[in-house]
Amino acid sequence: MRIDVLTLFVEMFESPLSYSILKRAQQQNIVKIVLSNIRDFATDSYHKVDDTPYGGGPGMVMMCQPVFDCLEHVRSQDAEPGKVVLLCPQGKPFDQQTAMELSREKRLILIAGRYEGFDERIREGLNAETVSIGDYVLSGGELPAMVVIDAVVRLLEGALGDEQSAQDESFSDGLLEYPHYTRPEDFRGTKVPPILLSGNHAKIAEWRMQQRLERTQRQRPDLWAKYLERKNVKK
Ligand code: 9D3
Repeated sequence: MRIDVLTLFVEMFESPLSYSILKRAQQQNIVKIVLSNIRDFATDSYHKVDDTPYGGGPGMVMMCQPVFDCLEHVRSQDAEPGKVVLLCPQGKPFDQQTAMELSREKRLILIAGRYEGFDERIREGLNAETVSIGDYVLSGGELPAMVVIDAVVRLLEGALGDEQSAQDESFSDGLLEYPHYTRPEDFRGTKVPPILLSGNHAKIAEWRMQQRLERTQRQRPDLWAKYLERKNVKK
């Protein structure tokens, strides 16, 4: 897969992309990530990329021209046109299902914005999908773009090595994971649940499932409702 990122802050991406799974996936040519600075495509002597909103109101709006020119420049570097994803607070909520869909693309072009938002003609003209990572206010689309990259790249064939299985327990059947423990058996007086030391694998599996059910019910009523619904439909 090739992932292009169009941003005003190329340097923000460099560290997160240079560790662990994302680093190795690039070294192994599982993914090629190309960062482009939208400001390089500004045409005036101030390198302006934003302007005041028509109709008035606070803040500035990302201009069409530098974004379109930047996109056309990166498009010309590869035969695959790519799916354009615009990170914005009004976008479709990003989830594991979206990550799996995006991981099947040959090329993604992520556009991270600053200021109040993008000129609407950017979304329309580029036929972009819009994605939000949740209902909280961030300072720009860069961290959301990194979240999307991380979630998508770890799903690519070969990206995980033996570190973990891509078939994540959490989300695959709609329940949260069971609690994990490692040595020591007693940490400052808090002991590992004795069942995990019993060697009885059937009992351990049963305990873990019970924990998953309890945790999901307690922490995620939204997932719990969906789980019950699915179970009842299947029967
Ligand atoms: C007061 C109106 N705000 C819109 C909800 C203005 C505004 C806030 C934050 C405009 C842009 C931003 C910057 N955020 C993003 O670009 C962004 C984002 C986010 O803030 N939260 C969750 N997902 C995303 S994806 C892009």
